[in-house]
Amino acid sequence: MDELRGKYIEAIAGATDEAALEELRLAAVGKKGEVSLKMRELGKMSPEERQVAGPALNALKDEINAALTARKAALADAALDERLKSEWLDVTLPSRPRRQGTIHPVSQVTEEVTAIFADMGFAVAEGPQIETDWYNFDALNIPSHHPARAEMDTFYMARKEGDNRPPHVLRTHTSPVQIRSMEAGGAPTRIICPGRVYRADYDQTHTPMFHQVEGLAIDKDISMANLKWVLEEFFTAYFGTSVKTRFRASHFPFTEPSAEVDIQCSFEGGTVKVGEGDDWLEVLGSGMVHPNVLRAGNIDPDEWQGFAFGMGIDRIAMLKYGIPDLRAFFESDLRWLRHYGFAALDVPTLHAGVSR
Ligand code: 2NM
Repeated sequence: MDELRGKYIEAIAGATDEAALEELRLAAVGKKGEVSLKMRELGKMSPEERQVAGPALNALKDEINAALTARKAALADAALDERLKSEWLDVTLPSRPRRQGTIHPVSQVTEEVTAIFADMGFAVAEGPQIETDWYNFDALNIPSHHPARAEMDTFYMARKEGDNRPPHVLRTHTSPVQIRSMEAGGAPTRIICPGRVYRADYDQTHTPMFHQVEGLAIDKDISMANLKWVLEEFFTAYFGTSVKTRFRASHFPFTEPSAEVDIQCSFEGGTVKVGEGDDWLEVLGSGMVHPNVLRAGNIDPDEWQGFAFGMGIDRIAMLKYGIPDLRAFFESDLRWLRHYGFAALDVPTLHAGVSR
């Protein structure tokens, strides 16, 4: 027994991994291990011998098991010490810089415009970008034969073979949102509708998708005078300087009378400056909503009237922030976005200012 003890205790102390320990465990105290076999021999012994050998074998088994457990723990400790020596962290290192995105000028200007009109009591309305031809055209007093339909460079959605209903269109303006909003909310109302619009046109100053904001105010006694005040208030807040407007008689199917609106500017040294000089820049279309359009929105034109206007968000963004090329807006060039983009948490409000 002393021989067994000497052999296994020494071997366990010299084992260098868990697999070796397991082999030793099986060889010593496993079912067919040497100690276990010795225990089986107890039955052949005389009671006197057994009384001595039994407890001694049990003690040996316990001793070997304890040595195995201790060696296993020692090996695990040593392995952990090794890892701790090689795997360490310098928690005082500066963190990796996080890449920050920027707010696109179109988003920025949409927020600015929204803040200014919200202050004058206008709510924001949104609607689908794929429209029926009813909402995009007929409801806006543009019947099928009307030349304005052809002039709009409309994108038509595909129809299945044999389906002869008029195709849906990508909205060419945000006016359909205003029809939907009249239907849903009735009069009086004050809303602006910012959003994407689509026209098949591509050159220096046109992209097939661009952004518009339209406004609509309906009440019992709304007039062009209210329109002029609202627009001058808007441009003055937007450009951060007093801006004169000039109304020129015009024509749109959805308004009567209609006016194009210019803002005061100067052209000097190839740059446009808004709110100074005696030149004019056309930025907006407007008018009193046509009775047919009010009727299309389920509003009685004998009881209600209102003004409406529309302008290009991309265009007024270029003017305010000195961005020369419209097409760059939609190229997703990171250098451009970092140069013309805005800080993500710097939200425009009237009290903090809408200019950057
Ligand atoms: C413009 C010019 C003039 C306009 C009209 C309407 C509606 F739906 F209320 F009738 N919304 N926007 C309008 C009027 C838009 O854009 C150049």
